[in-house]
Amino acid sequence: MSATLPFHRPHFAAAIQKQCRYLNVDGPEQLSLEQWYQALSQAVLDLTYSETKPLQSDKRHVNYLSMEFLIGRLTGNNLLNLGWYDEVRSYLQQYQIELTDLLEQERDPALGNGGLGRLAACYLDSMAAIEQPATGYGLHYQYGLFKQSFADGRQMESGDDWARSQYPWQAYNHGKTRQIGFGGKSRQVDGEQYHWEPKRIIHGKAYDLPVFGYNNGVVQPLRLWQADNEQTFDLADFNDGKYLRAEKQVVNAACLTKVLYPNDNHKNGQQLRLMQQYFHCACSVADILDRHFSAGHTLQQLPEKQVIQLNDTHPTLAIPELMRLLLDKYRLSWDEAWSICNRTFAYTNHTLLPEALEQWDQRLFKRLLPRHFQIVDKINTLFQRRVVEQFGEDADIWQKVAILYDYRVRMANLCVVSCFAVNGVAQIHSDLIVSDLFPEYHQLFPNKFCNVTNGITPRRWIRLANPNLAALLDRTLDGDWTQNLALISGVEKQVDDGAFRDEYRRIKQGNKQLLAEEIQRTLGLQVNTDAIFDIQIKRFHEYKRQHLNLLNIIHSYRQLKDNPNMAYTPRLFVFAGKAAPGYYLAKNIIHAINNVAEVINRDKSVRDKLQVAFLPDYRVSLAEKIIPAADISEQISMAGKEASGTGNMKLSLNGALTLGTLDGANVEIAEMVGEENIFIFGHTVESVRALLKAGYSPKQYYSDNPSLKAALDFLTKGNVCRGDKQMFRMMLDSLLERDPFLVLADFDSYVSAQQEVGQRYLDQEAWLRSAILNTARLGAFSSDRSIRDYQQRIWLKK
Ligand code: DL6
Repeated sequence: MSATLPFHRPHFAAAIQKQCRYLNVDGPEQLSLEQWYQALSQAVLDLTYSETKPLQSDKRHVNYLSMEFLIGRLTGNNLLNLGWYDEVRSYLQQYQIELTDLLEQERDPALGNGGLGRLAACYLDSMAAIEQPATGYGLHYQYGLFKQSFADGRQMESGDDWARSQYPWQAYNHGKTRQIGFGGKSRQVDGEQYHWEPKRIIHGKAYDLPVFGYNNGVVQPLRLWQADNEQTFDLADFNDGKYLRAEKQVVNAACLTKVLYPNDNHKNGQQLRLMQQYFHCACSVADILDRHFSAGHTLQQLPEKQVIQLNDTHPTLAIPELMRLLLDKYRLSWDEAWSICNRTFAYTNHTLLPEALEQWDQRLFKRLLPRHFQIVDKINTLFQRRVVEQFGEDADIWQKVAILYDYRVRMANLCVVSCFAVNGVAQIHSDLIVSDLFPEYHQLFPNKFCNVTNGITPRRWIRLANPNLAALLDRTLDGDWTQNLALISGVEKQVDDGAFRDEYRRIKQGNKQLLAEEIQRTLGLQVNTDAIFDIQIKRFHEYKRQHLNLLNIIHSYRQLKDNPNMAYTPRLFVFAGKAAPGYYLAKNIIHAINNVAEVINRDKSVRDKLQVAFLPDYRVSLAEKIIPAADISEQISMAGKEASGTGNMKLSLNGALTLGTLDGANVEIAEMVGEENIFIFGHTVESVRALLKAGYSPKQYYSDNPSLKAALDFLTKGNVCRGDKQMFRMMLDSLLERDPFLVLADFDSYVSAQQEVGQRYLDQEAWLRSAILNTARLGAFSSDRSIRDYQQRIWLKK
């Protein structure tokens, strides 16, 4: 292990003084809170860039290519990983500044949609922590994921220009600018060698953000590419009087990385997105080769020294891009080039949903990337021979495994054919990849497939988000659990210890109080902190079934109205999450939740028993406030649809009991915590299959189940829909006509599980025990463990 970087107070004070000069103030006393945040972050960056060092290691370098890195606020996290948090806090006290207030000044760089992007951020943290040499490659979007607000219950979107006012953690890296071509023609030069003359060139500028290892003095880059034109105007065009056309080119180039596509497990397909993908891949591959050559290595050593991990199919174009360079620039034969690519790339699949498996229109692909299309075409042709050898001439099989089919380019198929490893992100998901998604590929390449269950970094998700729990763990456990989360199992010994239990309970109650204050500030809603805090925080998608949660809320409300004296354990339902702007059904669900919340929260007769809080603009910093306060973690996707989930891990580790289906990583969480410490309900993968096969009729459930019928009808009556019976038609039609994710079929089982939750919460001592055991038994879900699994199962393979 490398050494911690020491905190030297006089150096730190001098670095702050220097920032004061830049900010044009006489001294720290005059800094506003916002300026303090800027000055402090810049000072830390200055001090650490000269002191921290890249890893010297013989390990294969991991190049983690991801279109999304949902990094969250960096200042607090960086201080923590540097081991400077407490010193900086005490330094600030002389100026009567609270570090936590200062940290609230930072905007979340929302460079991702959800789980996939946040996972990438956790993995960078872990690779730095366990000293796995790595570089993260992503895009420097000018606008991160949109900001969400509500107007009359409806989701509203606005742009998030996150870096407009100076973002202190990024440094423009002059020497790394790349030139990336698009369009044009490819002509044969000689044999395998072609010459591509692109029609236009866009410049890729590198912005580096530091990723600090935990207490080990390591820093590695997250390199984000931004599109730009080097020359502001083409002078020839300008003199020709074509000024406007020249300027338009500049504007278009900058557009390329202007926005993050706001889709999560949802349709994509626009030309700009394909251009973003290629831009990302081409910049990154060029950079990887440069670094490889600068270290004195040869092309033949590429697979031994580098691995390129593709985070989903979004960076697939890195494969034909590397092939192109090897063939056309370095003049390798096809077989040599293919052998290098084949041993360098590995692919992580994050979804089984057909609509999220990327495909591109062949004509568009060919027009933008003519040379790459030729390469993909040849990979497809050669692969076809292999398929025929194995399966004979079988049109049905070819239809499933072809890379080019029906004028589409299928990115997942290109990945599986070209990569040496393919992994899913939870055991059940990896099993389904083999059995349902890629069974023929599994026959062809049985050794390619493996599982790496996702993980989360305990640095951010306990130490930073739940400092009081972290302090309790520090006092209780031997050794640093932050570096080795397996140690957290030591908590189990304390489960009957009165002092430990009191402290654990006090911490949870304190966190609930803090969340209550946040809800009061944001929504003006005063909530009952003795209620069960029942949390569903995630993207809105039909398969995640926030509407199932809603139907149970309506059901409970109706019961309480009909029978005001019934036994009911008070409950606060908390929602947070965004819907893709073009996903109208998901937006309709958000609208319905908000309107139901308004009706319930206004009704004095149920106050203190039932409340609903929908916090707008879900983001990493909001998750950090909600998660430590949770009693119940809602993980209620239809079985077989959630690849893994990572919110489930964060919530359970922080002492929430999962209420979930046997889906994604819930299955492994259930195995770890034990069935008495989790609430499992609903159809399983197998029973979903059987139900669909037998012919599923949601209308039947509606007519046979009066409670369900009443809950659905509630949405077309009275105040909830403000007299407009059509208001939630989209959601209701989907549920009643198709119900593709079996909401109605799981309603009864979910309602019963919710009743059991209410019952069990009455026994506070037993509940506390379960919460503690959730914390104690989740050690395996550290992203450090995931990275070690990647090392052993994938990166050590060549
Ligand atoms: O693996 C990270 C995360 C999983 O935890 C979620 O279960 C899964 O839905 C998500 N997948 C995607 C796929 N996106 N696209 N396109 O976000 O990955």
